Amino acid sequence: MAKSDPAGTTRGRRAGTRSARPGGKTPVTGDLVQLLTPDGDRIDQVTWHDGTEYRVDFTDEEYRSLYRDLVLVRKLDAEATALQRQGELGIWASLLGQEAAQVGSGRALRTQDMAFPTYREHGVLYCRGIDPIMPLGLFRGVDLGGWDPNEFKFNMYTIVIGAQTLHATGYAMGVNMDGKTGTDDGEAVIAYFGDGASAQGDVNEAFIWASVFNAPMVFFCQNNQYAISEPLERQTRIPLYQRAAGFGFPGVRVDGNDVLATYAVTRAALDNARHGQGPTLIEAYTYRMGAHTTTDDPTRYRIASEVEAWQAKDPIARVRTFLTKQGIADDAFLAEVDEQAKQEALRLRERVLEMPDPEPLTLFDNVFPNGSPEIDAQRELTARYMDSFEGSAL
Ligand SMILES: Cc1ncc(C[n+]2csc(CCOP(=O)(O)OP(=O)(O)O)c2C)c(N)n1
Repeated sequence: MAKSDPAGTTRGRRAGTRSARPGGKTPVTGDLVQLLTPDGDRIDQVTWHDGTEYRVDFTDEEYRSLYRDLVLVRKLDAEATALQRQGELGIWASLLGQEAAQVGSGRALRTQDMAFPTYREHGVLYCRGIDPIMPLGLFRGVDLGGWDPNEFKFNMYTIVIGAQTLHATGYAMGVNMDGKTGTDDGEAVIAYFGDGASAQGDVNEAFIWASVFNAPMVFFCQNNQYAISEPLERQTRIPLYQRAAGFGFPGVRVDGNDVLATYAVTRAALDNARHGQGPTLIEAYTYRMGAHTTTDDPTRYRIASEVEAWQAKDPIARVRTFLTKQGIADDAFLAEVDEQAKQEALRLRERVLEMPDPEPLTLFDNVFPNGSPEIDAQRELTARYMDSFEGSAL
């Protein structure tokens, strides 16, 4: 785990501040942007080292709907983990603990913005309006994900660590070439990746290309402290956000367990990108509360007290505390959200169990947009091979 623990600080905290209507002094942050403390207290506004001021100004209804999204994505994720444990999915990469980083950044995207995820961004996928069943088909092995990246502005999941940052940067350079930046409705591109990926050549190459071509990019690193069993100190000797300076663009660290700060920082970086001001690196400081994937046993490389310390900074509990303390939500609302989450999880389960196995020959579809003689030959060979079992006991 990291030697320091910036997400645990209450620096700049103004206890009891009613933030839904911001105002008042601007605390200057030390090493991370935080607008909602683990105790559920609001900080009105924060100024980052470079002078950028961050704040949010949500209505009570918007606060409630942020909370609803956080609860829903956690519940759906837990259902997917359970399905894998029962043999219904091949594998699952849980987002547990990273809900705020994903819902905050996902909500900050404007309709025209394009996102390039890893394999864990189920919360962002949800915010993009994609049916949450889609990634389960992928992890069940019955389809390739199923959503149309162009329709939802959310690319396919990428398992190859860091590769999507290059894809995103190429896409963002294309946005520039198409003249789609420089206005309020310009396009921005966000690439998600992890702390482990930050050590990949691809990611560092993407930083250089995005920088020198002033691409409208936001590099969103969820620093969840581990790359499978490798802790952060095996990836870097400096805070990850500081790497951006060496590439010539701004870097900012946000409390990734704070949905409000994550929203504010991501929205500002995207807006800068769409207005032609080039890339930003966001380091969302968070924690993977579960296993890396369902094939991993995290008790082999981290101690329980560390997990407990992060549970005290739970991204959902602090929103719930804030909402109740400020009278924005009552028990009836919280119970209603829990019930909705339960019902949606149940429905998700039913739909997964109903998913048909794919026709084996569809494996050859969509390899090339216009087909290819080699693929056609392979399809025919496979069909003949399958036909050879006709009538056999198998
Ligand atoms: C190029 C490549 N190398 C190795 C792997 C195996 N692998 C899968 S996940 C992972 C760790 C990724 O850690 P991080 O970037 O921190 O993301 P996280 O899974 O924690 O969200 C590795 C090494 C891979 N998928 N791709």
